[in-house]
Amino acid sequence: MGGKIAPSMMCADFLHLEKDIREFEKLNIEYLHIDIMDGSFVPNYTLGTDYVRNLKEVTNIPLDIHLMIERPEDKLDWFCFGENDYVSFHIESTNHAHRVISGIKNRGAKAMLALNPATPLCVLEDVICDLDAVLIMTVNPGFAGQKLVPQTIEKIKRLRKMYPDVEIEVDGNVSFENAIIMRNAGADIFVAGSSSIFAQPKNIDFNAKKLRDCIKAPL
Ligand code: S6P
Ligand code: MG
Repeated sequence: MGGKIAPSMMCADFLHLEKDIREFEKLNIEYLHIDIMDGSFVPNYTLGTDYVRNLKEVTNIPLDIHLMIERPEDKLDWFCFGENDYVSFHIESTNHAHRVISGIKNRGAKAMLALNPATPLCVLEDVICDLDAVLIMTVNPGFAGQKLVPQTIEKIKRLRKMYPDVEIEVDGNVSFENAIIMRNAGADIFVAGSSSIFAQPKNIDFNAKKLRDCIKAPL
């Protein structure tokens, strides 16, 4: 089976949101990636609680909620998510990673831990058994349209070797060219933003098919 695609909804055109979602459904897009920022853990604000609830009401595509917020353990009830959805959080955002993981799972969703480019893989050692996936940030979180941090490619390879069965998501400058390299390094879920599915001139159908082709199973 090939890699999975998670369009980064902060890159979507808000004036044509429903049209894009119907297109994603037709294209069997696996997840909708939703960036939640609090202006403190990362220097930006993006999507929020009402946005998540509205998406849940209009589509059955599972959500991939990326929490870039302080103390996520106190805020899980603010968000609407459940079975088949992923929720990721950053290790630096909490003193109680295990509590956040349990909180996500107790609400029926799958738990993913996000690692910034400078965060070492060794932080996974005592939580990997409770995680469903690991998110390797291939840029520093906060903004779309950044350039790949090159050493993250080796990091994906090391993670794949350390934990052959864990699902690996990559987020940041997942261009068509980088997606091929990330796939070969061992990535499974590809956050598709301004570098691929929403690349200009806008043609979601063409871009999604091109990205699919880049992330088919390595030979
Ligand atoms: C960044 C955020 C990401 C971006 C995505 C954008 O903090 O977590 O999900 O939205 O990386 O994609 P691109 O192709 O513009 O880098
Ligand atoms: Mg993200």
